[in-house]
Amino acid sequence: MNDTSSLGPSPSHPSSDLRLTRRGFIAGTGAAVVLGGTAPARAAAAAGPIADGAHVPVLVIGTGYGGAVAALRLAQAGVDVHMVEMGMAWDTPGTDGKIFCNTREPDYRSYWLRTRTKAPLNYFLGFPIDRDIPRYTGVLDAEEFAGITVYQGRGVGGGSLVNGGMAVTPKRENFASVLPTVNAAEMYDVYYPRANATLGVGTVDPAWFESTAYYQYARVGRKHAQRSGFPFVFVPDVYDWDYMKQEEAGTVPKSALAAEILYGNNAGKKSLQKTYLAQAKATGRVAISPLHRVTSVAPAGSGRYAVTIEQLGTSGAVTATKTVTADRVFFAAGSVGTSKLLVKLKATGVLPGLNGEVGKGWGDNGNVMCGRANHLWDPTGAQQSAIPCAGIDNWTAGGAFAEVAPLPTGIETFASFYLSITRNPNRAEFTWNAAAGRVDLSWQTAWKQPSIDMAKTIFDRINSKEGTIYRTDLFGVYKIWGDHLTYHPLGGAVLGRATDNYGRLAGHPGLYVIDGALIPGNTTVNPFVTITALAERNIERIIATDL
Ligand code: FAE
Repeated sequence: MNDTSSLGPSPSHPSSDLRLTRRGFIAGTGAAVVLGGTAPARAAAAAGPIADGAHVPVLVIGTGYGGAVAALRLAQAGVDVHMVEMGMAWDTPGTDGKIFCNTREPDYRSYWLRTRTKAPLNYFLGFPIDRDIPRYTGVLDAEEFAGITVYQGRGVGGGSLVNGGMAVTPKRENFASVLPTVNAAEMYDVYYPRANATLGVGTVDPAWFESTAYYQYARVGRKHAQRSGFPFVFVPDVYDWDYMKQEEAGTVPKSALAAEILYGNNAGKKSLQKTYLAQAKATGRVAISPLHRVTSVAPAGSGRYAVTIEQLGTSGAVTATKTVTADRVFFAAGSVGTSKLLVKLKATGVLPGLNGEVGKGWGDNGNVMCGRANHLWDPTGAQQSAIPCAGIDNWTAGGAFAEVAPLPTGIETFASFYLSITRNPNRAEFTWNAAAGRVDLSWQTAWKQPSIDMAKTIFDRINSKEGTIYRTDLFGVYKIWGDHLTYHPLGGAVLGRATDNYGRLAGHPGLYVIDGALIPGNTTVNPFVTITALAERNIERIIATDL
């Protein structure tokens, strides 16, 4: 087992982040258009890590999808932007030459400030698989609330660092249930195409899919789905599919084919660092301060806001506290991060103008996991690509869309594994717990029952047709359903309720929400394309009318 003394140089030590950030972002500081700003303000925005006392035209909290869209489009419109990110830069390899570890060997880089891993699928053959790790600002946060564990990415790129890259546009007939106040025609004609193009979305080559050993598990999933009469669909992804073919051919380092998922991906996945954030960087107008966590945003007079920021070391300790001012602040800390900040700031009277919708409308995108035990003549393969590429669509009839997910353990498991997205109607609320000084979430584990029932519309039928049973050894001892978690937190500052129809927060001009917090709990499919497209729509309007 590792201990902290054996870590060697950290993959992204705060001081090296600062140097790299400064080098990477310093170009082009001269020509920026500043909102009510001055030349020193431009320098502050462009030079990265943010200095105590600095003033910036626009401060973006978080570097996930919403934040990256806001930063790129504002910068292209001539506005200097400073992004503040609580996680690491993830731009420097560790002693093993890799930036991220893989799912088979989680090390200090895997989890955000934990001393033991908390794997989503935490048992195998009925035995717990979690292991001790040194406490470190790792890339995956398993944030525990009373009734649910919410998995989130931590670092420059947010969830794009850890996710499966499944890039799904909801069916148009379902869109009204996702974002009822948004013009669907605009989204499908303009903003979804723009998001998909900028994210670099593509689909597996169907011929290669048929031949490669690494998608045997998905072909087994297809066979079982189709024999039970369910539509089986390929799911687009931001992974570089040509790179994956080269991985199989042995001409490039293996990445998806070496279980690089969940704790980061070292090569083939087009995370935001390679797409939106790379383009934002190239404008010369965007600076990022990694290992900086926003704790407060307060009115500071003259229409400005004072933003309190804690600088963190890789142990999680606060090494400095800074106060900066900004003309405008975009909350892009993710559904949970944004909701927690807003709920605290409203309850403690710091942002008294926020309305009573703040913290409400939170959902888990209906996530629930399960495995099926296949017959011995139906192996799913010891070799499995960590990037899912297909799913079973029973949304209309049963309220469930199931990803055929990998179990890249490196050994034959005879298991088919699924992450279902379901039409779970339950919505929770974030509230301020003054006694404990934290934000609570009202979700209860029992609220997953509708998701289980909807997932069963697929898997009960498949099991009955195939003569198979559910796996009971993946989430505990004799436990079928992974009903304790979500990968897809959504809502908490819902569009048209806590904000206007473009993300402007009620009561405080110059404050915006631009991330998954805007979406009321469910997207019918994997959410990041919708988060990105909605951010594209909103920032276009904000640039046109507010700046
Ligand atoms: P997000 O990407 O979470 O970014 C928020 C950022 O803000 C993070 O980098 C935080 O560290 C940072 N932050 C939070 N609080 C603060 C603070 N106070 N100060 C400074 N920084 C802060 O938000 N979705 C899909 O569509 N397809 C998939 O295949 C998929 N797979 C997933 C697999 C896993 C394991 C996980 C965890 C998620 C997956 N998701 C997937 C969900 C997707 O990554 C998620 O919906 C988006 O990342 C959310 O985007 P946001 O911009 O809302």
